[in-house]
Amino acid sequence: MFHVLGAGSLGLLWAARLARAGKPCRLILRDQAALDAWHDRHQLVGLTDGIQHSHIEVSAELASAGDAIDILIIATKAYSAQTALASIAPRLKAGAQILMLQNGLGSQQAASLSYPAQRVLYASVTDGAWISGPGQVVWAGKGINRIGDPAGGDAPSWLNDLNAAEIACQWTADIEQVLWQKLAINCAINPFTVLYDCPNGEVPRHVGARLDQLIPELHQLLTHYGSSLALEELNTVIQQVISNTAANSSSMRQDVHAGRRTEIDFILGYAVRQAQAANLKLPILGQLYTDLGDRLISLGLPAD
Ligand code: KPL
Repeated sequence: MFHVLGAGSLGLLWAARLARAGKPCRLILRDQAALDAWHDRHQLVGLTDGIQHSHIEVSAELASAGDAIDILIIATKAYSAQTALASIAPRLKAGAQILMLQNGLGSQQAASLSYPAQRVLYASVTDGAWISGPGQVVWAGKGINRIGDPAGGDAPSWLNDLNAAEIACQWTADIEQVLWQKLAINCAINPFTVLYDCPNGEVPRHVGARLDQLIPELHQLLTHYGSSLALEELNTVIQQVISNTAANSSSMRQDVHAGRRTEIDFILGYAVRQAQAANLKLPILGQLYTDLGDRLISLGLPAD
């Protein structure tokens, strides 16, 4: 049985696809009011997938009530992951598997440290999804989920269930490097989409030389933390993501538009802290972090 904790866009997208494929799955909601609203909507998730729109029944429960858990998918924002996990920890079986879907870095390692009796797996998710109304999710871009265990070991057999449920997965030996690379991509795109309030594709036009100066700094950081990617390769990957997602609003810009706290602390904040820990001088990155924090504060949002 899969348990999915978090009913944002990713949580709904994962739970709906599992349930649609007939895989046993329960969604864990944050409080009684959310559970009552779920029952009022007859436990239905509206999934828009291209031009198809379907309603899929997904059972839900609270963290405080239910059976022992052996596969837990954490689909919250990075800043909520620790609290969410703590709320469900008493139900985790020893040896349970926890899959972390968060953006950025930091929340995954915190989970590994806090739950040594469980197997904590990390995922790099590239699906695009957004909530279009209560219990309604739009699967806007089909991506791939790279999943791995930072402590090593083989792929769990339930990866086949994910693939069968159209949750495209690839077992990845070096998941931390994949997440570092994704972090660098997010550092190069997301903050600018907020600073210039633009879709991803317009970042280079607005940012100009600042992006060309930032990418070598991100490359230094990645190299220090074990990446073997050449600067040119990093540059190409970033330009490709910008052009492949040109019309998208980054997750950070979506958060700002919705008046929600952003994941700045797990993206730029993590990068800046890791640079400081390694004694790397990355002034463009540091300035970008300051500028973004200032902008968030001016918008009445937290700078962390
Ligand atoms: O991952 C993303 C995000 O928005 O967080 C990118 C790659 C920028 C795509 O929008």
